[in-house]
Amino acid sequence: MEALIVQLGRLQETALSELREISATRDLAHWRVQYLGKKSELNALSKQMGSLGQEERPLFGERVNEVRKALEEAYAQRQTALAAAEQALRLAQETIDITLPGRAVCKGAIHPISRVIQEIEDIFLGMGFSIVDGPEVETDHYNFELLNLPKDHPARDMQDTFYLSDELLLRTHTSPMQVRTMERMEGHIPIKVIVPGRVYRRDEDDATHSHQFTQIEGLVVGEGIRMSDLKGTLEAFAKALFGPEQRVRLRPSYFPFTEPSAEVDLLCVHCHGEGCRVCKGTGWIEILGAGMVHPRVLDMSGYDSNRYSGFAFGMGPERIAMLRYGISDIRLLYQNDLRFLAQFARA
Ligand code: 2NL
Repeated sequence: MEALIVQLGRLQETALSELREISATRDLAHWRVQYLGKKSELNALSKQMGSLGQEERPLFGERVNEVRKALEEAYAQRQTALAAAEQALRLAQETIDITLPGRAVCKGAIHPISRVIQEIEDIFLGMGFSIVDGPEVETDHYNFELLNLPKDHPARDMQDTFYLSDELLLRTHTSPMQVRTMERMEGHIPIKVIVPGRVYRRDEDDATHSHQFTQIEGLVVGEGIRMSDLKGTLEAFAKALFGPEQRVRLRPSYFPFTEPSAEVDLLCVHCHGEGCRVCKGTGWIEILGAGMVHPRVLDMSGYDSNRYSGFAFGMGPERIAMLRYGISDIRLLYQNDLRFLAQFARA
């Protein structure tokens, strides 16, 4: 019994002194297994109880419990102290220097062409139009044939384009999508759509021409649609886009897919009709092409031209952006030069 008590005392001393040496919480677990675990010396000693006499047992048992309690308490204390110290160290090390200047956010800008397209879309949405878009690779059939431009038509020269095969090409206008809309509507009315999108033509690039540009075309088909509806719609559009003082002027023109056809002028956005450099002294600037949908185009798309009529128009967002923002060279719109584009970031 004496020897066991001495052993217990030594065990407690060794365990506590080793615990004091431990300086990190991650090393505590090992100590705990060694001195308080199932295979610990303490456990082994307590099993020796059986070899003691009746009257010695309670005394020894009490002593074992004392030691266990002392070790457990010391462990818990050490654990708390070390965890607190580690936390304090982490807090001290992980502080961020809030005096560092923040990283500047690069503010993007909507491209002027997109901006003009969005504005025009909003205006026509407000007049009850829908917006549709479709493929840039089209068939000769939709791009030309159904728009009254048969294979040998001289007007094809003006739109001589990028062919992928005899039948496939990059569309030269967004009109094929309007034809597709008429087909999809299967003779139902009314049709009121605008079609924004990229188009392609074989052209020499210069300050006012590009082989790739964007177009917004509109189409209205119904019963009793007249030229006055066309003019009224475009006048409302012009006022919404350029202000209530705007007026439109129609001049006779020719497109294969409209009859009659017209060029549509707006009061010069620069001099408001006085005559200046921008409008070459006329007070007017051409902004749209338009007309009554050619009866043959209606018939080919399933709308009996004896019963239905419609108007259509087309415009170039580039030209409108150039007038609005005073851009002198169309190529600036395609070069993605940040010095140019950054000017369109909102303040
Ligand atoms: C312009 C002229 C125009 C059309 C486009 C059209 C479409 C169908 C039927 C009839 Cl499906 N016409 N589109 C009509 C007249 C003019 O565009 O100067 N565009 C930039």
